[in-house]
Amino acid sequence: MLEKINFPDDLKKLNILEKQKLAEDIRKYILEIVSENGGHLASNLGVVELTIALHSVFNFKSDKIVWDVGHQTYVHKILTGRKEALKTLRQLNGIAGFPKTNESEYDFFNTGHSSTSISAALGMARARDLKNGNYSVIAVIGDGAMTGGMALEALNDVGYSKTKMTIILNDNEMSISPNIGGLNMLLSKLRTKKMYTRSNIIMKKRIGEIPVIGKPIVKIVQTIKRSIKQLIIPKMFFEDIGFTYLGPVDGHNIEELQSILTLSKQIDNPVLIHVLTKKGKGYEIAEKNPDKFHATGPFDIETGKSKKEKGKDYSKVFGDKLVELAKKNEKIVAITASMKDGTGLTAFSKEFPDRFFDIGIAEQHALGLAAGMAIDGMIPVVPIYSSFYQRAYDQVIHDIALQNLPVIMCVDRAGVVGADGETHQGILDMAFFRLIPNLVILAPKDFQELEDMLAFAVDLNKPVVIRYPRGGEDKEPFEKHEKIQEGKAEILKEGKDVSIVTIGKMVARGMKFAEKLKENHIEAEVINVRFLKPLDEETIKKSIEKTKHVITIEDGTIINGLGTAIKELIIDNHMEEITIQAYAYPDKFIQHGSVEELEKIYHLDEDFIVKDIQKHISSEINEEDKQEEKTNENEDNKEKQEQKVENVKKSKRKDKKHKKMKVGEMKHK
Ligand SMILES: Cc1ncc(C[n+]2csc(CCOP(=O)(O)OP(=O)(O)O)c2C)c(N)n1
Repeated sequence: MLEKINFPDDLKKLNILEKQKLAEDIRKYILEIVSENGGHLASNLGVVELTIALHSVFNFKSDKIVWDVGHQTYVHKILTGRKEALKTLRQLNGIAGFPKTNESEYDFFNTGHSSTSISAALGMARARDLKNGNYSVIAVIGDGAMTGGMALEALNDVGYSKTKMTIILNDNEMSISPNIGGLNMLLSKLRTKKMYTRSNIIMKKRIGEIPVIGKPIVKIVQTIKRSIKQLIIPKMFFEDIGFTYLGPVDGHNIEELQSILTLSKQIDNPVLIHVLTKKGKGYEIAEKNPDKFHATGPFDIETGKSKKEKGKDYSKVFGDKLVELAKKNEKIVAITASMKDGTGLTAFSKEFPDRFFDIGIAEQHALGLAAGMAIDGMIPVVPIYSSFYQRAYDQVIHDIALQNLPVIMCVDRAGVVGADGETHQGILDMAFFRLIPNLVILAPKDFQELEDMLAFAVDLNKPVVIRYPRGGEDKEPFEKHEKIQEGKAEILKEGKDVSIVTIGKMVARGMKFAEKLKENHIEAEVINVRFLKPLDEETIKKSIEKTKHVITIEDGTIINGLGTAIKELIIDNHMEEITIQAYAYPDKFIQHGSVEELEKIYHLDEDFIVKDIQKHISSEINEEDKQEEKTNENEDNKEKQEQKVENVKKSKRKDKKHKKMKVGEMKHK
């Protein structure tokens, strides 16, 4: 069936049985691709029928759809002209793992971060109304994403506005891990309600079609239904805030889905359709382990086993160390915004269930909560991925830094993360955190340094940011680990020709570059700054005064990171004779691809940097040598000249004396 389908018009020609067959084919196809390329598996398997039904009922040449997070759009991509291209999923220059407006006219809004869809869809619906347009606008949002503040803010606005639009709540009872929170409690009550079936929808439609008295009857029926619902469910939350609530409906029954979607088209107010789906549907291994298969690397379809065995990574090192520290210090608490496993907090949650808080996909609340706990004596540790920390910027400034509260903000997945692309690259955190007064910002060079920094942060009693990358160490662990002291850098290698000033993951690379440079007779001094803030200006100044050349390497944006900090230091100290070369990511959004490919493209790879340094440093050293030679030559010439003058003077003096003598002699004579 899949062979026949390229665009939604092909789909519209199929009957229900054929669509069911298509759903099977799509599942197999997605499974094959994700098992090869990696990606978000379970969420996509869960929305196959829903996506088929949406493309059957709506016409997305004019209607619009916004997918929340957007990680569940593989089916949508298959049905909108990207079936073949999906084989390049998440690869450099291939199909993105999230919706991209520049990839297809069927993608109406870029997503990647959670809980944005309702705001965007309401914006589109309001724009439509202002332009007197006549098309449907739909937001598809998961029960996990619905816990995000932005989604709740938007619900509040939509319900009150009475704008015609449809929210599809894709409820699989899971965020990445099982979903939590009061909203989830409400949904679980709604889930137990009798499912909407086509027959009661048809009945509703038929009553509605009876002229004049029809509509009032629907109203009466609705009121009766509502009061019955109110009996079972204390408060019909969605209806009370202004929505027509339809559902729950079986999210794997294409026929029922099509009926309920068709019904929703006829309602002029905001509609919320509650769709029940199973995460991982159709692939038993994922159905049983939906969290593991939420996002996965390449794996074997038969066994579900990862093709690449996952080694120890920074998240795990962080999590294990936190358990160790928490055993000794009962003030330590951990907060996660729905990313317990990803951020390495699983062990902590088991060991200290009372000191562990999963608060939903709610990064802003996570930091606000941490501030409150810190002001009352706790030491909250909040690991969040770098790109999701963007959500909580004001909470870091207003609630934490301003009050100088001892919250430990662990920035996981810092730097380029690879296949998830633009929305997930963690290259902005150093730049945006560096602006904030009172923050102490660190980045470890290896696992042990992360452990040391965490222990240091627990004792510091200040707001601390510790950033570390996705995955493991870049090379063999370092042997040298000086004690962490606030604002103190460590010199890992001494040298006289150039200072390599670097931080975090890039320190290992800096050392490699230094070895390569040595082969070319360039002696590099390598400084692990450890603290982006406060920066160890003394150590850096001393080094660059000696070498006169500095290069900075960091896995963040070129703007306002380590490179900028060193440039400021040079200018503020009037060190005009110093040359600086800064290696970092450009002022751009970085696309998807492997980390290695992206590093190559953006010139952070060994090949490029070593050659580039050699080019600069060698030419500068040569230039200096020439200058020196010239100066020496000039000095030689000057000396010779002076010698000549001196000689002339001497001979003149001799002459004079001689003459005098002669005169004297004569006189004498
Ligand atoms: C702001 C933000 N925080 C965290 C994430 C990571 N994340 C991606 S999907 C997801 C769970 C989404 O759950 P749900 O909306 O229920 O969708 P499902 O995968 O269950 O279909 C999370 C936490 C994110 N994308 N954005």
